[in-house]
Amino acid sequence: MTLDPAPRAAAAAGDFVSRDSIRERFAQAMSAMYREEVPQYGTLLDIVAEVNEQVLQAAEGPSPMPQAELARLGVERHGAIRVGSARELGMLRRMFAILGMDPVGYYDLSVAGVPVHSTAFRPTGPEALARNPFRLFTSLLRLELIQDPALRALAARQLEAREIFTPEALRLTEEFEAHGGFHPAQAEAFVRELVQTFKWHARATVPADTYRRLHEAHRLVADVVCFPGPHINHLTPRTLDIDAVQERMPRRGIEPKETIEGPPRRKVPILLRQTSFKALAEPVRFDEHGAPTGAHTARFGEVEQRGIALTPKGRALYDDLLAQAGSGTAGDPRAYELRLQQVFQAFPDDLETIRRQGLGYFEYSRLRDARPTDPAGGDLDALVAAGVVQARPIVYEDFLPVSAAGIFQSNLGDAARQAYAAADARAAFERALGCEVLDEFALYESQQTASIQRCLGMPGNAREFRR
Ligand code: OOG
Ligand code: NI
Repeated sequence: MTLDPAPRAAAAAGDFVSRDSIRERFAQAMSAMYREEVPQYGTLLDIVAEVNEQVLQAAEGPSPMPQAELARLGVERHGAIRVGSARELGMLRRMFAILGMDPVGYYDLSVAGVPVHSTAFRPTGPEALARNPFRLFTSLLRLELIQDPALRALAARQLEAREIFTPEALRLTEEFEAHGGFHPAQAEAFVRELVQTFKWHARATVPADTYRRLHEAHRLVADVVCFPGPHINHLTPRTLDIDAVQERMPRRGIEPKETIEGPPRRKVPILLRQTSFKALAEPVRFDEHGAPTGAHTARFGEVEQRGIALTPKGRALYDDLLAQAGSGTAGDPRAYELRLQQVFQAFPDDLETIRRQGLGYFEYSRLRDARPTDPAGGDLDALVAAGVVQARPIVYEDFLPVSAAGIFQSNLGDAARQAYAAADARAAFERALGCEVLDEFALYESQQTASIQRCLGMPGNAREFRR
C-alpha cells in the first residue's frame, strides 16, 4: 500500500462503496438464501420479531437499548460455516476483509470432542457494528485428528481437489486488493458470487460408502469433506427474551434443544445465551452410477440473546461458575437449570456493581444537560454517581467455546464425545488464516478507554481510570 496516494487514486476511492454497505448487502443476501433453503428459519425470524416487539412494548420508561442497537436488532444475524483446508480459510479471510469482517478470537473445540478450531469474522469498530454486526463463526476441520491414515489421506485429497469459490469471486477479490475498493457494480457482483460458496448442494462429491466411512470418523468430517462447498449451517437472529422464544418454538412446530447454553436468566444479561433446534435429515445424491440417495443432517436453526461484554476478571468468574454448575447434573436439564441459577448468584446482577467491580465493559458518555466543567476532579466514579456521566454496557459481540461445543453437539447427535489430545493448534490455525486473530478483550477495552477519554476530555490520561 502506498503512503501517498496520487490525487487521481483518491478521487476514484471516493466512488468506492463502503465495506459496511457491502457487508450489509451480503448479510441480506445470505438471509434471503437461507430462508429459501430452510423454511423453519423464516418461522424462527417471525417468532423472534414477535417476542422482541413485545419486550420493547412492555418496557417501562426509557428504551432498554440505545437507539443504535435498536436499529440493528431486526437485521442482526450470525451464521456458521466449516471449511476443510488452509487455502480455503486463508481465502475467506481475504474475502471477508472486503466486507469489513476480521477474525476475532480463537476457539479450540477439540477439547470438547469436536475436531475443529474456529474464529469469528466480524466487524470490529463501534460504528461498523452499529451499522450491521453480521458475524460468521468459521471453523477449520482438523484432519490430523482423523486417526485412520488412509481415511485421512482420502479426506485430504478430496479437499485438495475442490474449489469452493467461483472464478469471478476470486478475480474480484484480487481486483479489490489491487485498487482498494469496489464500485457499486463490482460490489453487487462480488456479493452475488460470494453467496454461491455457502449454498446447500444436495449432492455429495463421494460415493455412499466413502461418506459412511468419513461419517464414522466423525459426523463433522463427513459434513466438511463430502460436499462441494461450505454450506451455511445456520443463521441466528438476536432476541431480547430467549426464554420466551424457547417456549414458543414447539407451538410453531420447531423442537428446540433441551437447555439454553450460557449463563442463566438474569436481570442484567451477560455475554451470550443460545438455543438451537435440530436439523432435519435432508436427501442427498451420492456421486456414483445408479445414484443411490441417502440423507445428511447439516443445517439447523439457532437464536441468541446478547448481554454485556465481560472483562477478563468477569469472564474468569463466568467460566468458573459455569464449570461449577456443570458438574454432576449431566442428563437432567431441569436440575441443571436450577443449579445454574443457584451457582450464578455469585455473579452480581446489577449494572453498577458489575461496573464498580470491573466485571464488565462500559461505554461512558457525558449527559447532554450536564455542566461541561467537572465537579468531581476527573474521578470517573464520582462523575457517574453525580449523574454527569452515564455508563452504558457494551454488548458482547463474540462467542463462547463451551456454548459452541453444546450447539455443535446438539446437532451432531454424538452420544459420546470423542477424546482428542489437547495440543495447542492455534499457531497452525493462524498460519492457515494468514494472520493472527484479534483479541476480543483488547477491542472492548479500547472502546471503553476511548469513551472515558472523550468524557474526561483529557486524552492520554484515561489509563488511570481503566477498570
Ligand atoms: C458452529 C457452532 C457454534 C455458536 O453460535 O456458538 C456456533 C457450527 O456448528 O458450525 O455457531
Ligand atoms: Ni451459532
